[in-house]
Amino acid sequence: MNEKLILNGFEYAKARYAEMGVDVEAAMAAADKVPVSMHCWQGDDVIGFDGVGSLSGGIATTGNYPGRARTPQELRADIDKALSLIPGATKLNLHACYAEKNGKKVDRDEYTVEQFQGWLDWAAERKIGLDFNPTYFSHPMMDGDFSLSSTDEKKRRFWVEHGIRCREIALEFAKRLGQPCAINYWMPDGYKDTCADTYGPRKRMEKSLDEIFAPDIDETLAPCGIESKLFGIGVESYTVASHEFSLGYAIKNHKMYTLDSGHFHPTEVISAKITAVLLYVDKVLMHISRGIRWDSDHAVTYQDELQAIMDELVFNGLLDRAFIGQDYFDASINRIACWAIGMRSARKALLSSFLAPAEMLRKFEAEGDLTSRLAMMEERKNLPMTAVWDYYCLTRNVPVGETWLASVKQYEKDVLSLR
Ligand code: RNT
Ligand code: ZN
Repeated sequence: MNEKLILNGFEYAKARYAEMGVDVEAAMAAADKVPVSMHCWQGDDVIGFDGVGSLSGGIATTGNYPGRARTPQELRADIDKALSLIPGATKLNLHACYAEKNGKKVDRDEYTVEQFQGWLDWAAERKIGLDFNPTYFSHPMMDGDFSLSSTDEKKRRFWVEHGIRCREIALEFAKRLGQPCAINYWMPDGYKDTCADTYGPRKRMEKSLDEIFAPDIDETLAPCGIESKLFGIGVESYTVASHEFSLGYAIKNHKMYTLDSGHFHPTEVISAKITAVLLYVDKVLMHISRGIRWDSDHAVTYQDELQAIMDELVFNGLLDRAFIGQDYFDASINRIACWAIGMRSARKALLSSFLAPAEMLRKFEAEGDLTSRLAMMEERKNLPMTAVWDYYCLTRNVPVGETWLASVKQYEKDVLSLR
């Protein structure tokens, strides 16, 4: 990359944005600060280290690209590689199935921070925060696809205990790392086919969640979100934690609501839901993903819906009421490249939101000049955002433009291909 070219481009972009009343330096500084949580599970196809070794729960990773991380050491090395390509404040989102048991006989209902010491030390060393998830899948105590709403009391209790352990662990993460650790509760519970009792499982789910949230664990440090879903693979007809269930539970019990881009009907977008939901819950947790025709968990790319999500949060001043994370798993391409594409896209979209002439747009709207609003929304797309993005990457010491790809290819040759 020709540095002079980037600097020249930036000078032009800065002047052009100034004409729009936008301070480019302030926009870059703002984009830097917003934490985006990178999900560890993209690196190993959501297998983890403590389960049955294959994925269940109505989700699936397709593809067989070589180099899957098989150990915590490999996964952390791959995450390090990905992080070297991604600008801005990044967190790591861990699932409980990434526990390191080190030969100890301990199950998910008994985990403590001890099983996550390796991750905690890793995060502390890099000064990055952690987010956390109980793992209600890929485990012998699952009752088919049921967990917290199982009719088997022993299994239901096991999963309640798991849910409580995860709150305790998240609290330790938050204390040690000095930043909140958001916990996401996603349960795949549901039926493949039409069922006769839709109420019972939901009552059991509610009871289980009440039991999980009964202990007094500081939720400013370890806030909890409930993720809703339309359907899963093999769970097509009935999902216990549906949208109405999860949003209702979150509102009634002062929890966060988790919005996953892939969990709604294909023409529904989560960007349209944020300000409505935030009237009734204190915070949202975002799982940014990209569904293709269905909840396909494709890598996040730089497209309209991603921009709309970031615009909603930035234009409405709601960033402090959202935990932004990613959720996709693609094993058909280089897994580290997949992270880099998704995470770089999210940061780029954030930067673009801060660079947008939002004040001007909102002024036109308030004055009723909807012609100018639409015209300027289109012109916004033509502003030299990519010149700022290149400069931003350059000054944040991450690869500029496509140069990140060569570095991933090198890592593939040196590390992944030897696995
Ligand atoms: C599944 C949910 C859930 C999972 C992760 C692994 O549909 O989106 O968030 O993808 O917890
Ligand atoms: Zn999700």
